[in-house]
Formats: sequence, C-alpha cells, structure tokens
Amino acid sequence: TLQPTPEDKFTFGLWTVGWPARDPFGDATRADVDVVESVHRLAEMGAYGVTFHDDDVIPFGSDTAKRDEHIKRFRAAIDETGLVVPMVTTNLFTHPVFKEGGLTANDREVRRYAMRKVMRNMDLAAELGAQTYVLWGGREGAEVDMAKDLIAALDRYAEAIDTLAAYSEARGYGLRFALEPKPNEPRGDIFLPTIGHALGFIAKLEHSHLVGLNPETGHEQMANLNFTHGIAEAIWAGKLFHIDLNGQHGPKFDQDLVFGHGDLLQAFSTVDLLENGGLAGGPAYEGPRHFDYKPLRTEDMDGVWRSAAANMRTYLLLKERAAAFRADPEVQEALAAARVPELRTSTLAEGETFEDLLADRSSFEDLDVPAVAARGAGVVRVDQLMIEHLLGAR
Ligand code: 3MF
Ligand code: MG
Ligand code: MG
Ligand code: MG
Repeated sequence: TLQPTPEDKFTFGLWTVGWPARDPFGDATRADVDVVESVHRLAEMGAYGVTFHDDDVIPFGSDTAKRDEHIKRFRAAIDETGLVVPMVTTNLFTHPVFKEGGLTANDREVRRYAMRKVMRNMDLAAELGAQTYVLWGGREGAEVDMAKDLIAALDRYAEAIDTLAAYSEARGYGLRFALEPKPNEPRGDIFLPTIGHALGFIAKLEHSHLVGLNPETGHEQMANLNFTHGIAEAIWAGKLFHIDLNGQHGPKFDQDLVFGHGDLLQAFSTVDLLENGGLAGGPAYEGPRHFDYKPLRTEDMDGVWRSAAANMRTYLLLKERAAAFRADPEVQEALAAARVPELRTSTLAEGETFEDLLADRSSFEDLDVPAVAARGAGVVRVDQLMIEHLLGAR
C-alpha cells in the first residue's frame, strides 16, 4: 500500500516543513510554522516521528522559563500524536558566534560554548528517548586554507566528539552519534566532506564504537559521488546509524529536493539497497527513513504539506517497484546470467589457503584467459529491466 503508516518509520526534521524559504538572495516566501502544527500534520499523514535542532523548538537565547515552556508544548504535541523522537541534533551554524566554526573554531571560547550547547541539548534528547545524536558540522571548515591549522582542527573535532560520547556514557544516555558529511556550503570547504573521509576519522576516535554516520543523498551527490555506493560502504562498516534522504541534481548548491525528485535511478537503487540489500535478502538498514529536504521556495503551505507527503509516497512507490523487480523471474534470470549472486561466494574455498590457490593450475596456468575475457557481463539487460520496473512497464 502507498498509504504511509508508522511501521514505515518515516521521520522528518522539523526544520524541513518549517523552512520559511529564505535563501541567500531572497526573503522568506512563507510564514514561520508552529512546531506543534507540524507534529500534528505529519502524524495525520502517517509519519513515525520527528527530529529537531535545539533552536527549531527553543528559539536561540530563550531564558530557562521560556525554554521549559517551549519544551512543554512540544512534548504535549508528541504525547497527543504518539510520534517518536528518534534523533536530535544541535544548531551550531546559524548564530554569528559560529561564523568561524563551532567545535573546530580557532577561538577556544567559541569551542567551549559549542560543546556546552550540544551537551545541553543531549540532556533533552535523552529525556525525549532519542537513540541517535546527529552532528552536521556546517561551519566546521574554512575558505582560506592557511587561516586554519587543518591538522589541529581534526584533533579538536576528535576531542569534541570523544568528550560528548564520554558525557553520554557517564550520564547513562546511551546515545549513538552520527556524523553527517557534506563537501561545502555554507563553508567553502567543510571538514569530513564525504562518507569516506568521515569513516577514516571515526576509526581514529577513542569512542569509535559509539560513532557512525548520517549520510545525506544530496551531500554525496554534490561531490559527484554515488550515494548508494556510499551508504553501502557505511553499512559494510557497521556505521549507517541514521540517514538523510532527499533529492539533488548533480554537483551544484545543496538543493534538498523531495526524495526521488533528483536522481531518480539512484533513488531506486538506494531504496532497493535499504529494503532488499541485507545478506538474507531483507533490509540492510532498520533505522528511521528520515527526510531532510526543503519544500520548494515557490510553494505556499499547501505545497509544503504536499511535498512532505510526496517524500513518503515516492519512497513507498520505489519500495514497491524494487520488490516487483526482485520478484520478476526474468530479472532473477538476468541477475544470474550477469553472475551477480556469484559475488557472494568467497574467492578462496572454505579452508583453502594461498598455497592451495598457487597449486590450482586451473586458476592460472590452464585458464583460457581469452575465452573468459570474451564472456559478456550481461549488465545492460539488468539496466533495462531496472528502467522498465521503475517506469511501471513490467
Ligand atoms: C544541511 C543539513 C542539516 C543537517 C542537520 C542535522 C539543516 O545541509 O543537511 O540540515 O541535516 O543539521 O541533521
Ligand atoms: Mg542537503
Ligand atoms: Mg543538507
Ligand atoms: Mg542533512
């Protein structure tokens, strides 16, 4: 069915539907949206949960009494609707204090303040039952290479994340941290620009077991990378802790389109990997299907809610198409002919050593290399079957 239900685990950042569509060249085209209304609307549409930056729910600079009031209103909306809050994050990018960085700012006072802002919101995240804490370092970067000690910046980044992980453990919050790579925007260059860079960084952390990734479709595609390949490596490394789904048309500014409204073929392979890419043929990822998109600046509020629904419906359509693709006997035959299932057979047989491989003349000395080279790989047939299923032609 194409009607979303909480079992589909669709979640939305409150900053998505709440975006008033101010951009670097133009004023807001819509009014601010009350988070209480967003929670109710999303619940009516069949979403499972919402996520937020501290400042999405509690305007920056609110005093303690005001802060408590904002949290109380939000909590009431969550309780009324039954939505969950599986992930929370911090805004370390909007306020001018973060203009030169947050956790990696040159100015140590800014770094200490940024840490405190994250810790304060981790307390709230734990109270609301979140399991994942996302860190997108939008201002962690530089425009001028020599105005930043690039190696020290990575030391400070690691110090910050290890300290936050230690804090979560000491308080018994049990949070897992998900770093969100992005190559640029708003900084000219952002640290940990891609999934691969972030995986290399995580391996060096003291608390690396608590730290994984929150990859975003458009962020990898801004770097001209294949998002499906990227999340496959994150899954392989056991590090796909969360995901930001959206759409992007290749390397340009961060478009944050509705999921599937950018590179549709890649969205198809993304959904197929998430839903059918596990070793047993089931899902390769069980967490929330989180949308981080921006309703087009051209839209009024009707268009905003339509775009929210479009993310979920497009995902479900692709899931349905992927299931039909996998179930089609001709696809199965084409995949077998292309030897796709053969890749799950280990290259050495069980117990076989490199000595045995060296002794196996059929693998080298007696192999008819020209004959093997002459075999077609059968890939185009798979490609066309993908297209036909995607277009609903089969
Ligand atoms: C920016 C983003 C961010 C992050 C968010 C944490 C505002 O390009 O993608 O959204 O996703 O800060 O999840
Ligand atoms: Mg984006
Ligand atoms: Mg983004
Ligand atoms: Mg994002």
